[in-house]
Amino acid sequence: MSEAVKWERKGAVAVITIDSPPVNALGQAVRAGLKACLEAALADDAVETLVLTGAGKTFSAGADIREFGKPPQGPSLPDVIAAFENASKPVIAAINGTALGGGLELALGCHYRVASPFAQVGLPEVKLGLIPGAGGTVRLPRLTGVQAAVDIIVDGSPLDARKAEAAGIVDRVAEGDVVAAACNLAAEGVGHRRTRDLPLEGDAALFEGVKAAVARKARGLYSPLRCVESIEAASRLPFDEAIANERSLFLDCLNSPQRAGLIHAFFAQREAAKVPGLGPDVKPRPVESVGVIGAGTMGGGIAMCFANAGLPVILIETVAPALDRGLATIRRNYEATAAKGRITPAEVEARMALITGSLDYGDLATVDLVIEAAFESMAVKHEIFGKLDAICKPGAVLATNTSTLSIDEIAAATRRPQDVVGMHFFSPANVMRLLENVRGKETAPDVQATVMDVAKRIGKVGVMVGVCYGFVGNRILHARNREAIALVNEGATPQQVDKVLTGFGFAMGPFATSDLAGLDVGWRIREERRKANDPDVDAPNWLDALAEKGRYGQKTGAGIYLYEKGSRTPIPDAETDALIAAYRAEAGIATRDVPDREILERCMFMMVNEGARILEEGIASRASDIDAVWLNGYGFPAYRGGPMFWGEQQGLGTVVAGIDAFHARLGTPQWQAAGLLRKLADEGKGFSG
Ligand code: 3H9
Repeated sequence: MSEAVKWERKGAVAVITIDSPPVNALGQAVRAGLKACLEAALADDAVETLVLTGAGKTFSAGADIREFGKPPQGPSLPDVIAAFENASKPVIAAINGTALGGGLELALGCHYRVASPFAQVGLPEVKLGLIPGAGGTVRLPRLTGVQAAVDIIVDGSPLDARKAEAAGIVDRVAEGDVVAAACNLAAEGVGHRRTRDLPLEGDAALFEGVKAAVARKARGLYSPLRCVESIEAASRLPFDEAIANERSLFLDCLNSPQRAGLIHAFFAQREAAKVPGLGPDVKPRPVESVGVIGAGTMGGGIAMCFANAGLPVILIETVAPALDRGLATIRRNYEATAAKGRITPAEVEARMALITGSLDYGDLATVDLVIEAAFESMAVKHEIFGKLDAICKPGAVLATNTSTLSIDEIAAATRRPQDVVGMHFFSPANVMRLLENVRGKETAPDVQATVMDVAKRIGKVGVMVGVCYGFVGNRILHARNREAIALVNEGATPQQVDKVLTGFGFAMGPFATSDLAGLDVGWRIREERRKANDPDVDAPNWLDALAEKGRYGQKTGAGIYLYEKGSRTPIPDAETDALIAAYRAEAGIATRDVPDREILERCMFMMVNEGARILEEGIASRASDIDAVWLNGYGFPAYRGGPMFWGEQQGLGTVVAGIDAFHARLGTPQWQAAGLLRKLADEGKGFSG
């Protein structure tokens, strides 16, 4: 019998258990094992009823995603599920934990479903660029009705056991041992109740409305509408034809570049958690209490991340009014979330109770981790880290949220550089999923392990990077934005550049994003660098002119664009056009029409090239880490897999040829192709070999 699936007889019940760690995915060995166990149990005359469950905390996470794109190997999942549904003896699914995708589809093929209260069930295929392909769009609406099935399948988020029971997906929620509960149900004497035999009707008018709504929300995604089409067909066609139709739509999605991008994104995120050089023997330091320095937007958001995860936080400010303002903002944010029904008023109070404001650094003496989120100046950071060195207990992790300054220089202000590390959160810190952890030259391995572990505990995607100006995310952003500005200087408009990049799939274009972030931020940094005679900073341009006029972006109602009161919709503005024209005239630039394709290639090739430089300098360990940064911190369209994956999809040879052509035309040093990129292209390789 298969290793991955086992069965045993308990009285008149055969208990079949999927045991394929880590998540009981339905790879070939599991599918074959399921079929073999089913046949053996059906052939055993002593068996009257079958119970199907999973070992560990998962029933099954669905199809084995690693098999996608490889030649299929039988038996197929739809065939295995059909065998369970058509079994001559009743089959009960004992859903012991997570049942997702093909895992839930397998349970839907069983005749009854009993779930543990901790079970989560769902069809998340749409998040991978797919539709459910093993009967989900055909069986689920038979249990829940059409509208609920559309909502569940198009959204892709899981339901907890009670909601699943209310929706008709599971028959019972059983406290305690779910397999025992399923065996009890078997003892009550259950018959065959095949989902395929349940009636399903949908009316055409409903589908028209649903399709229009889904198309509006799909934002360039291919599979959401295919999900609806499959459910619609299921409401018209006989069961077997509906299954065949679903299969064909599934294969269509499986072969789409969007599926490849989304699955790359799935694995990139999980791969990032495994930091090269940090083996399982490097244990994180315990973190049970946290200090945050600075109660501004960033510090407040960071404090919320920890309170949300149940960890007590001491929030430090220098003066009482700033502390009061910070705490009031946090409360307002929580109350806004409660008003939307996402947390209860009691949870607001519980989270607020975890955050203690203080004006005394002495209160940080016992915390396990301190995160400094103060003003972005080396002098300020030195003063703070000097204080922390004197006050914090030995072994405390001392982190800085700096986005531009060197961790090594900050660490030099202490006698314990091994305990100093960067934790770069993204604004709003309580919302954005990325946490760029930055290791300095001397950061100890267990400190690195600690910040990666903390990222997971507070629900962030942690990516470990090295020290350089802007680290990974902002360094690439800077390179891309420099190109976006150059394109405008040459003749494009900000709105044309933004439109090309939102057309590519970015949530916002570079100029609308600059308005959101605040033009004053970049302007102040550039001014500092100019004063310090930094050779890498550009000469003042029309963006500096806008900031000097007090046009800081959304917060002042005008930046590159204009904003009506209370609105975030950018409106092109003649004053910006005039400043751009004046800048061009002064710089002696003859303008031209810039084609959309050039805008896309210059922005995107520049990102890939800068990413390749980051890789060859060892600032990022893997191309997929760079993708994880951009997918989780910068609104890169997930279905394109991240900038490095996108570059690979174009072919690195094509990217290098484009870079060489821009270098020949523009002559700027940033258009030198990165050595690594050229080498890989010459060898006909991608970033991952
Ligand atoms: C589908 O079912 C299609 C069908 O409709 C039709 C077929 C014909 N396959 O996330 P974690 C790995 S599409 C392979 O860190 P957690 C994951 O890479 C599928 N591997 O744990 C990681 O590996 P490693 C629809 C998988 O506890 C390890 O398991 N299903 C799969 O935070 C642990 O994962 C989904 O989309 C998989 N399906 O979360 C569910 N799933 O240790 C996707 C996980 O080497 N999975 N791995 O890094 C999840 O949402 C989460 O993994 C889950 C556990 C909630 C299950």
